[in-house]
Amino acid sequence: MAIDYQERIPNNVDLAGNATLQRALEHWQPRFLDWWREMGPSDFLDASVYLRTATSVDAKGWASWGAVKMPDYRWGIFLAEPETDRKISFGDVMGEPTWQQVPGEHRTTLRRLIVTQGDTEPASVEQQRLLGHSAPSLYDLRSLFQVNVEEGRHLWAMVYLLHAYFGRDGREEAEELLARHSGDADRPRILSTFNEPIEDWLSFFMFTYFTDRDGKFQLMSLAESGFDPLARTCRFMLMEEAHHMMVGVNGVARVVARTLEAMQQLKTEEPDKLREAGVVDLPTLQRYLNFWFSSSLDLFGAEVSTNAAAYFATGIKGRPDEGRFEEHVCRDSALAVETPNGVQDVSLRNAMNEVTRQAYIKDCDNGVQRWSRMIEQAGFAFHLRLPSPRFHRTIGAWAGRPVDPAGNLVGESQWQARRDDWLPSAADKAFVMSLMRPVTEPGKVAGWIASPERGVNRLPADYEYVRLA
Ligand code: BYC
Repeated sequence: MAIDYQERIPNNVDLAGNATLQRALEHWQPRFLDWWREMGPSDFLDASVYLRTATSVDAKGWASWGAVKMPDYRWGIFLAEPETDRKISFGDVMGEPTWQQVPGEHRTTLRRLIVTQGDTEPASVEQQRLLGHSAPSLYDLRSLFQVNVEEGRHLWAMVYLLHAYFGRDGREEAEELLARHSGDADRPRILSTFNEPIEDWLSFFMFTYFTDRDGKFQLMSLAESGFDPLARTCRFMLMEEAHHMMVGVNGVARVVARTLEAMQQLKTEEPDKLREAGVVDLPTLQRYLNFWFSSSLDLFGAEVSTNAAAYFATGIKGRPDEGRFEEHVCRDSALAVETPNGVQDVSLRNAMNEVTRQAYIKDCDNGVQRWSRMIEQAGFAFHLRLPSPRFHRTIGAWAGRPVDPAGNLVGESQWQARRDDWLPSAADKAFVMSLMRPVTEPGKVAGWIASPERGVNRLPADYEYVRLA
């Protein structure tokens, strides 16, 4: 069904055909807009931003582009087209028809997963709300706002499911999604990483590279769900998610490129000299990478999880790209999982979080290798690397263990003594913050990051992507 932009809430779910649901969502809409004004990008309500908006849900030509003031962005409800006769493709219910309504016995679990997914979306907008004041270029400012409005739309996607399928509890949960706030002492966001501050653009690029990639893997798992409306919602969200990770991979690559340029000009790898020259030295970049990667690993949950086993067995949440696996019931197989007490054979269903985390780690490594190749090609011996998955964990078997980035258990006192070599120190953060000065002239870019290789939607790089009010 085509997207109807004449409606107050653009949608392809025939909202007009369900007056009760439409009224409920129209009631939530002004609350969302209030939240956007209070907790969304600070001070840019009147800026005109060159944004893409979804116009259809197929893979080709699904977006239109144009200058929009963000509060006027057309947030809506878009589900991928249904597949005829879709069957559940894994677990004990494999081969059974997918559910068009929520089965009573799965109501609580599905609601919790949808709420957890939904909670991350506004959380990330809140985390990034001050970044507009220090954007290194108008190109980057536009990217930030594009990511923000799409995270807002992902919130809409989950709120639609809550309203349409979970009755009064769903409506209450939708209110709560606007009431919890990132980093709030009393009402924090649900998952750990989404309460971490993102105060500088290096963190933003690391977040979009590592944390949005968790989004990709979680959405891929939920896109396999037996609950068909959730699967269809996630399939469409994945198309938007790809852009967010691109912002991350290119953003970090541009930081690396600029640093390498300075290293070559000054013929030095000395962090202090490079900092004096106003670029981010590579060891600092590695520490930011260590932080955001390890924090994002926590988002996959514990290595051994009865929750994950139950999601899989009951057809609620599969593995990313379930179709690529040979066996989909996984009742009798096991996975060797490393714990501080040695390697344990864990029933595969209980180890589903670990299966997904391992696929994620492999995917993360691609970009890191790309950045490392840039360094090598510039003639320097420094390697950026993913730290061991045991390092700096707060969830799962390795939580709280003093492990170095190579994965060795070290004593607590050594960990404390070396902490600032491995994770951003207060001085690193202060230095990176000192670079964060806004550049608002079209085509100009801050001194700590290279220019983008090309503009957006075939426009030149010096296009005025954001017209500030
Ligand atoms: N922080 O059995 P376990 C995205 C909780 S990102 C705090 O291992 P399970 C995005 C867990 O909830 C993708 N708590 O957990 C990216 C459970 O609590 P309850 C977001 C944590 O259920 C960038 C307890 O610990 N989507 O889209 O197997 C920008 C026991 O743990 C954490 C999803 O996450 C943590 N890190 O797996 C914008 C998908 N980890 O329930 C957006 C939906 C675990 O016992 N969520 N806990 O009170 C899920 O599938 C699962 O909830 C998890 C956890 C994979 C997160």
